[in-house]
Amino acid sequence: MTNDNRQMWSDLGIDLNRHDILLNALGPIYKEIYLSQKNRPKGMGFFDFVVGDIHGIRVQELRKHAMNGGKVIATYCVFVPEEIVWAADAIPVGLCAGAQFSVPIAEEILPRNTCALIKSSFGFKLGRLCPYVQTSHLIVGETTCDGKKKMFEILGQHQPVYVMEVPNKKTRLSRELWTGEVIAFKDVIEKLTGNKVTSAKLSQATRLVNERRRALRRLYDLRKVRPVPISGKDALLVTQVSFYDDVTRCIKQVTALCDELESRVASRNGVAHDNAPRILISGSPMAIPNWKLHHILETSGAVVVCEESCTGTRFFSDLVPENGGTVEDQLKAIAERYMQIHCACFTPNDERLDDIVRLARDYQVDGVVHYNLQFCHTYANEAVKVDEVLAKEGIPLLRIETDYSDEDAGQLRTRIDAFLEMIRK
Ligand code: BJ8
Repeated sequence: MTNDNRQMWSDLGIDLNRHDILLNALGPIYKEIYLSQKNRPKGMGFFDFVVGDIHGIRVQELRKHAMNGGKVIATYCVFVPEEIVWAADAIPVGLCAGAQFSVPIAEEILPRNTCALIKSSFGFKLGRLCPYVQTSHLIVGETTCDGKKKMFEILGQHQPVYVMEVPNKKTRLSRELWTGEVIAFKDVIEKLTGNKVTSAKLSQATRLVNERRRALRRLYDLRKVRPVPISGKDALLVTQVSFYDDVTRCIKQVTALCDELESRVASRNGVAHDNAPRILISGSPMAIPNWKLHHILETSGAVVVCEESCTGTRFFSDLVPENGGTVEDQLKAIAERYMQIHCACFTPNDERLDDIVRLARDYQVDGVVHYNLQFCHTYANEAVKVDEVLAKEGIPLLRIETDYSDEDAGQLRTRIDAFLEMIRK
């Protein structure tokens, strides 16, 4: 922690005392969860560095951008089309909302029976703990769930917030509404930045974001192999970091990591025993530093090989077509790509069920763990259908409902042990 950083945090209005407690707690947790792993790929060194410097260099880069007149746009959901932000020479940053630390701060205002992701994100702002929020000029929210959309109203009392309306159905009318929202978002970003979103700029941004998607796809494809060359924890961290790191640097680091993993695959150098149960996690996103479920699974003898979530396949699976055209054509193509994100906010959402079965087959999993943040009603109710579909396919399922605290860690471990025992037979 350098003096430069402390000065920067202070300038950003960070509550330094509280922030010290947060960062001091993160180090030992990371050591226990990440650095204790055996036989990690060397390429994870970069990601270790990023976490070790979580509120340092990247925040400095964003500040520099802001001081040069650029804008920083903070987001909480993969529905916000980042191509538009890049095309206006602004920088999008996916905010972390995975820490229990900020939850009690949020509970001073928000109802306790709100999901941990909402409380954590709100608590970071209220407690002045997150330099990324403090650096941003606009927070872009969405209407994906009731808790979030109401929280954004309160958040708007503390910082400028713009909310995009994500439809709840996938009909033609809903698609039209969403396309209109994407166009309106472009207008908002143009107005904020003073920069025109041109066709050339959109093409360039689309290629860039697609390239990161391809790099992450390559990483996930390597997890299909037996023995798997990277732990689930490490792969999750790579995705989590890619939400806020510089895109070009992220592509370079993920590519280098994949090159290394390919040689591991060639020499059958895996991170888990051949008979370790392979697990697909499906459900709510896991924002940094939410590593709880992966850690319990992987210290219980399993290996997580895929995440069907927004910090997993939903983040990078589909590409935006790169065939250019007018700005209007491109915005329509962007809108259509984002409608392929099968979030539980949609009804019906059968495509997600198809995805889970397909991923379970592709990644040769022995079981699926459905991860549901407590008080998230969309995922909790959709889990009923996930259960039915997987039972029909003969794929074992464990449904977990939890939050960010460690209070239920013992109970979760007992249930996970029993599940792994069952699928090993
Ligand atoms: S596209 S999954 S990132 S909304 S867990 S806050 S839904 S009560 S996070 Fe999500 Fe976008 Fe969908 Fe993905 Fe509400 Fe549920 Fe909390 Fe949630």
